Amino acid sequence: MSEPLLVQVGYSPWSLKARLALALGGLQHRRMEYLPMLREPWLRWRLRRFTGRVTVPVLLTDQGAVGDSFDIARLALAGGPYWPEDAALVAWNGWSERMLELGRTRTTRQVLSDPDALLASLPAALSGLGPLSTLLARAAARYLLRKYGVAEDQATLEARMDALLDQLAGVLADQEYLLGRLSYADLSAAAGLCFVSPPADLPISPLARPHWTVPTLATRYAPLLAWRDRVLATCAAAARATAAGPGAT
Ligand SMILES: N[C@@H](CCC(=O)N[C@@H](CS)C(=O)NCC(=O)O)C(=O)O
Repeated sequence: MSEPLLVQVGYSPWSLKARLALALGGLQHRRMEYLPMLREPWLRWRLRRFTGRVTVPVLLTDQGAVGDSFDIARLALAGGPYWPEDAALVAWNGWSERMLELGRTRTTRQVLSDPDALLASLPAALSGLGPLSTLLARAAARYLLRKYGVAEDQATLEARMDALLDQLAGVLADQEYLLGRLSYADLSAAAGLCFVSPPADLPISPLARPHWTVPTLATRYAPLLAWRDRVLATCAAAARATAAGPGAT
């Protein structure tokens, strides 16, 4: 049996969710970086899905492809302590999806209006091709907006993100974990904050990073961002313990 292959975009919050779950579940895997738009024909061929939307992350296993970060997380974690009950996890993942959907549109529009950030968002292999790189970067951003764009203006998107953040802050006001102890609900919600202000180690160019941040929300919800960083650190420590095996200290 070969190791599963995670097809992912390194800087994408959805891929982050899959990586966190795979690490926490101790599921060994290889990774392949996906190029939005350019690699879509390859992905469709691998998935044998020639119509409809295809997205990454996708986990390619000997038993077939698992094509959504939530299903990848379920594969990695179900039956263990971080996957207590499906319904609550579905609900918090829905919260995370709504946040990310709004943030993706806001950030992609911002990057599209900043030529330096746009170019810096291209993978290294494609960024040294002069005007062709600029064309490619612009086409990729427009492709993402056509595929996933939300219609509202930037102020409305931020207001909707604010309302979702308020909901999360309310639940976390008197508890550290959404379901009482660390679970995929926390990982999913933590990744959902990436377009409010991205985690320090998400591989985003310094030129694009400001567009991933909503200054008013990052200030108002600074305690949520601190919570997110604690959750990611706890998750990393738990993943290290899982990797070290039973009995390791
Ligand atoms: N519900 C899906 C959403 C995944 C998603 O939106 N992926 C985007 C962001 S990485 C994507 O595939 N973008 C590249 C493309 O569409 O070509 C999941 O959680 O996996």
